[in-house]
Amino acid sequence: MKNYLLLCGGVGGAKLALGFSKILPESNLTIAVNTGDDFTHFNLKICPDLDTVMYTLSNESDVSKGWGRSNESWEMLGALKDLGGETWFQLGDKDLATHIIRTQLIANGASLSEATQDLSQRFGLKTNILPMTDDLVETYIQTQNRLLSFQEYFVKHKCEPSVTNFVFKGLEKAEFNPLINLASFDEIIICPSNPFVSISPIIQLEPLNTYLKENPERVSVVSPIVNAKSLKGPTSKMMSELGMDTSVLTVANYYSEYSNTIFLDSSDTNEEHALVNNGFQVFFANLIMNNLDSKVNLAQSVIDCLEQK
Ligand code: FO1
Repeated sequence: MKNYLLLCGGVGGAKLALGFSKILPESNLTIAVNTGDDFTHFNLKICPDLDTVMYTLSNESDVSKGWGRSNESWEMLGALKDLGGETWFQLGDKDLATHIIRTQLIANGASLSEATQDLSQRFGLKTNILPMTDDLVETYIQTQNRLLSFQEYFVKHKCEPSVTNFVFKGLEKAEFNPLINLASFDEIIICPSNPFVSISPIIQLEPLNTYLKENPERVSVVSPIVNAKSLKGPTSKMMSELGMDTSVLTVANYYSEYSNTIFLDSSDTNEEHALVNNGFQVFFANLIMNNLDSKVNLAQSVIDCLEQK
């Protein structure tokens, strides 16, 4: 059995990560998660993508929303609203406990990696879930009118403003998580997360960036685009606003420096020829993950192809 490293954003990536976690022994799987969406709200350290991965893998996530916890209650948010507090970012009561514990661990001297490992254990997880970096990287969205922090863009403005660029503050000085020994992985999977805001901040981190460019044969992309639409979130909207085609070809071109293997949905066979001409090895699978079976089946298809490579 090979060793797998998943590069993962929020909802889409977490679904595939769940599939992998159901198949691989813990010792063969590490998940490096985007932290560019992290922010401090009410003095609490909130790491939405880490939380989404942790909740999804521990069967504690609200599957219909994709983020937050299942069987959530909203007493605190209601009381906050009654007192005229800010409620645009919805914090459920159970979710709040996670942010309080993380904030306390970090205030007591833990790194984000240590806090993540501690929280993962509290959720009964043995899978190695780690932040992409322990350094601060903050994603900003340049819109036509102004620069918005990621959560302002995503939640407060519901991804409505037109995007012109992305800014990752702190990225140049940040280091890819040194707890992740890149040479120990046979396969690196770029999950079906948003390439611009979820994956880009991860793959720009050194030394990962250089490693991927030097080892593209070890890197596979699972397309976040199916049938010219995003599986989830604003990927296709961002592509059109940036003047790109919303297609799997755009995804492949975006990652062409880092990978020469791509998994497409079985409905996207018409794109195969163009991708092969661009030097990609193309595999087909069902990329629609709307229940546990489809998440496990997709992970199994990816593993089956890569184990034989
Ligand atoms: N996403 C929303 O669309 N609205 C919210 O109010 C919201 C609250 C929230 C609270 C905690 C948390 O861990 C995630 C939360 N998310 C919310 C998701 C978050 O914005 C993620 O960054 C996105 O899903 C992108 O990965």
